[in-house]
Amino acid sequence: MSHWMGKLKTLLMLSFTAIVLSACGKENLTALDPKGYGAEKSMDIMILSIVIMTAVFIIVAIIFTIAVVRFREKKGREDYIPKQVEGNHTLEIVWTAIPIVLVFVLAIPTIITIFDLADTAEAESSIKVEVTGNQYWWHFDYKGEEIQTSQDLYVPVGKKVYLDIQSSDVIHSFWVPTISGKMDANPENVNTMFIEAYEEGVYWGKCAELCGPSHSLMDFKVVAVSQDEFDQWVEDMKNVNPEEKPQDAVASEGQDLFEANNCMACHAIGSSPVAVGPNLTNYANRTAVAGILEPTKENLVDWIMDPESIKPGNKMTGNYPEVSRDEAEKIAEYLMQLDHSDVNPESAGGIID
Ligand code: HEC
Ligand SMILES: [Cu+2]
Repeated sequence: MSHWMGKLKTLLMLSFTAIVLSACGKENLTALDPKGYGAEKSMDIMILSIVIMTAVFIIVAIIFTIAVVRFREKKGREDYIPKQVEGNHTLEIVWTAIPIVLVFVLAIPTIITIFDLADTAEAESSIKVEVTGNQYWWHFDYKGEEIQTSQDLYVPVGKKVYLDIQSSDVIHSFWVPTISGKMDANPENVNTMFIEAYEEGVYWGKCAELCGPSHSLMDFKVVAVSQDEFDQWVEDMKNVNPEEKPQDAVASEGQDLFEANNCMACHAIGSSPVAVGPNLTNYANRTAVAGILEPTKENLVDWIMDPESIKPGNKMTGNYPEVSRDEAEKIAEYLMQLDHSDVNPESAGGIID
């Protein structure tokens, strides 16, 4: 294969990769279309760096091209050597000064943004949520409200919500690309940040720190609803009675099975602090089963029967009595009927895939 054929192949492969990757973004899982405070600030810095780097690239490319064309070896001047400029004072100063100026142009807005995003001035008067990362799910405890949820974090749109982020096991990282930056969830200290969504919607969250075999499946959502809906949701969640018997006979049997099979040892319904596994209050309104599967009854049954095949290494596998498919279906029916609020992902505009 000739020399340029090889280059052409590389070029084609790169373009193909670029096309494939450009289709990867989801509307609610992209840092490039920010719909929240942290994401917008990060995007501003990204644009600034890209503009500066593009300008530097273009200028260097132009100078380089001029040098190559003007000073190349030509017929008739084989032993021509251009004027040597080694040790030229002016040049040395210019090409030291320019990068220093550029570093400052990048550093100043970056530092201002870092302080801005760490600002806690409004923390006392805002909603506060204690966020705990666990292998491989997220727990949310609304401070002062006695509301505990998992996997779906409800927030009012246009308001700063302050998060105290930590981990119960290894290091995780809380990241909702469309509305926020990343923050590590550490076992030994609490990190803080705030999030603010500008538009109602269901935003996709990811664990951004390799934390075990199911790290890439540690998804969650931020559900941003209007202030009125949020207030309603808080009211509804505070009034959940975990002992409430379902009307439906199958669901009622499911509730008994849920209690008989030790599920309550790890899963709370209501605001109980039990959080070995996700809190299942209001399960009917979840955006996903186990954070990753469509919220259907079939998927829920599959999870209860064999969580290992869905999330390898999860902490539920092997730690509860085996249930038959029939039992799992009844339990699933019970969980799917845990509907305590009219505020749900649909009120936020639905789940976008
Ligand atoms: C030893 C503790 C433990 C026991 C007992 C247990 N689970 Fe779990 N469960 C977990 C953990 C941990 C997770 C989170 C797994 C993950 O996402 O990595 C989980 C996840 C789930 C989920 C998915 C939750 C979500 O957010 O979508 C459901 C549903 C569930 N369990 C149902 C049950 C049922 C039903 C039982 C009883 C038959 C049960 N669990 C028993 C620990 C437990
Ligand atoms: Cu993680």
